[in-house]
Amino acid sequence: MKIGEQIELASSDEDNDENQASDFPGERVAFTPKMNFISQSSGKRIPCYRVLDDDGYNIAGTIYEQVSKEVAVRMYSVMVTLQIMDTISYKMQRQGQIILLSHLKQRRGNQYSICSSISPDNVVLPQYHEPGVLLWHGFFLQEFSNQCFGNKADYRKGRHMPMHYGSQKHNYFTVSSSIATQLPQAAGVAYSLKMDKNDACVVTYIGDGGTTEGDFHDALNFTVIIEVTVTFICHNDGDEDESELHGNIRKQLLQAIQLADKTEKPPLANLFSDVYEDKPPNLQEQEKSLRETIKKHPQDYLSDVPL
Ligand SMILES: Cc1ncc(C[n+]2csc(CCOP(=O)(O)OP(=O)(O)O)c2C)c(N)n1
Ligand SMILES: [Mg+2]
Repeated sequence: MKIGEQIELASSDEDNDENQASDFPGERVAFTPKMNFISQSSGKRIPCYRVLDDDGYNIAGTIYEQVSKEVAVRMYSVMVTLQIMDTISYKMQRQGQIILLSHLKQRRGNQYSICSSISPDNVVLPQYHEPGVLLWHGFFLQEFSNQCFGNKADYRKGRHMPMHYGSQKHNYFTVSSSIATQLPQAAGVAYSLKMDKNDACVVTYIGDGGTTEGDFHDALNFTVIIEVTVTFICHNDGDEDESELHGNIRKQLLQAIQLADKTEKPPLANLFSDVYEDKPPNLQEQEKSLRETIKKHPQDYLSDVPL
């Protein structure tokens, strides 16, 4: 994807296939096979663009790009992997092995449809539902597992909650837990790229609920004012049935999880490092106080985190 390429949505009624519509929260939404720019709100519900009908056949008049069999198989394979990751992490969270979960539900397909057009040079500021983008660009199951277990192989030194992946190598910002904060940051990243005359694209994601945050509106406004291109992708929720798991990927993922669980956690000192080159007195004090507390209550301290 290059700057200047934009997704367009049709707004005219004659384009809508009223016979096939989807139940979105609030109202039924018609489908459209055509994309157009919408310059301002017409007050009508924006139709949903799609290229396949309910039975999986191409809808006449759609514009689509035929991918090679090799790419299609790879897309399918990473989608299956994501589904397995999702199911297993759901079970791990239910068993208390990891503390946080973002269930991907129906969002597996749309991650690929978009990320396959995102080159590795593009910058992604995710919500918390897009590990598929990393998977597509070659992030390993072991790397996902290390992050979830916060062990010492985790690139973020175990400081973030599970599922808050990030990878500098893949230009993939660490997931922001606070809803919508990634959006104004995306505008800032786009501005920085513009200053550097770098034509990489910035892509950021948000949930439908997140659009009620002030940050959402600020981000759109910033983007216009500072004249930068950001692709904003909004997920709408829905349900999906689980299907059969693919045995081989499941096995690989379980091995990665076991190894991540066994790998030592980063030492306690890591909690206080990195932000400042020389630890300021308040942090030195906090660290000292934490170590004293641990000495006093050793039974309450996690035995696998080195002191
Ligand atoms: C600023 C902020 N408020 C509340 C939360 C708690 N929270 C986490 S997920 C979530 C629901 C978000 O809904 P939506 O934006 O639609 O995302 P999705 O449905 O895709 O998960 C809420 C309220 C949060 N993380 N950050
Ligand atoms: Mg939502």
